[in-house]
Amino acid sequence: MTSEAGNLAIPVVWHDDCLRHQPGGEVWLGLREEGTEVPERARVILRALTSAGAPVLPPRPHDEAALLAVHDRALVTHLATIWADWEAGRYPADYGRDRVVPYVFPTAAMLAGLPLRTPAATHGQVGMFCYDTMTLVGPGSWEAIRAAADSARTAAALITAGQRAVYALCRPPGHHAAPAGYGGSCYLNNAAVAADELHRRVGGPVAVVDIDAHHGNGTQEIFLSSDDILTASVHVDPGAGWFPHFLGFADESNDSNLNLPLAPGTGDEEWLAAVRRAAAFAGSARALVVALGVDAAAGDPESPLEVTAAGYREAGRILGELGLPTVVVQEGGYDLETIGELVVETLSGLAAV
Ligand code: SP5
Ligand code: ZN
Repeated sequence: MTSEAGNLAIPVVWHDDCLRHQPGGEVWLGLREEGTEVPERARVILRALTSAGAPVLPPRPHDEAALLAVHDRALVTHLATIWADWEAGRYPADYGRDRVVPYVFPTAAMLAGLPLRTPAATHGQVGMFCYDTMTLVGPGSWEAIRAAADSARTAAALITAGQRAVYALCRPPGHHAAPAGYGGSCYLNNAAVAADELHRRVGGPVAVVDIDAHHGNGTQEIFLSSDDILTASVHVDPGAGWFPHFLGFADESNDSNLNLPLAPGTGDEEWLAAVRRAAAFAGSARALVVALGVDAAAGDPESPLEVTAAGYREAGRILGELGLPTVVVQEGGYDLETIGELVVETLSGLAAV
């Protein structure tokens, strides 16, 4: 036990099952690497939050309807069953393939307008849903994916039970998960689950402000045709060569979606100016979801943005100043030395107003 507890009053929703997802690395440019989306991330963040005095609550399990409100049934079924199919197909036992990974993708270029069929082979099916090679599935993945989505939904439920701000320590992260596809270390879209639940409970528009270093392409796609959920994302410019490469450009913005791409190397001043624009865009909503990636920090191995801990604290303050009931959902952030402090600073800024 550390000696002094702080007084961070924002409740943390957390379940140990989120540690059961062990992606075992990622295949990047054809080679399997160690990967940075590791269970230790969640442990480090939880430790920092409890040291800061935050109370920890368990999520309530929710039924499939919460997931089907934001995802196609085919994706949910795939994620729930693919590991068992993979094992039954003896990919680990006979081929040494210890994680699920796609190798063929039914892109528009491949199909050329002809119908999409479900492949007979399990290893052919994965690319129907998984859109990159970095987002592996293993034995405990589904339990963690469910626990993360449950945490997001419980956080939203606690808001209407009277809390002004609640933080869901979701792992795996979610903002790259689309209606029918997954990638970018994300499987189901936790922030979208929280936004949908908040919308049911508070009525009126809900805004999702995404300050992860990468574009929240999944969240954008899930709510693209919705006037009730506003989405805004501040991220490194995909046009400068960064994931998700195909989405996140400024010209995807419309009345209910705002993309604010930033140049690699951007630091606090310009990043906070973008956060202020995103906050202003969200200001007309009745409730807020913050998709909190702390990978925009200087020193994070996955992004070239250069935000400081003080910058994250100020972002929390800017978003807190909106005065909206707020669910904060954990997204990325990969520097184990600093992510705990970065999350604590953001939540402290949010709680300070
Ligand atoms: C939730 C989130 O932050 N997802 C990040 C997805 C971006 N991953 C891109 C990975 C690119 C390969 N990283 C290799 C690092 C150097 N080995
Ligand atoms: Zn990210």
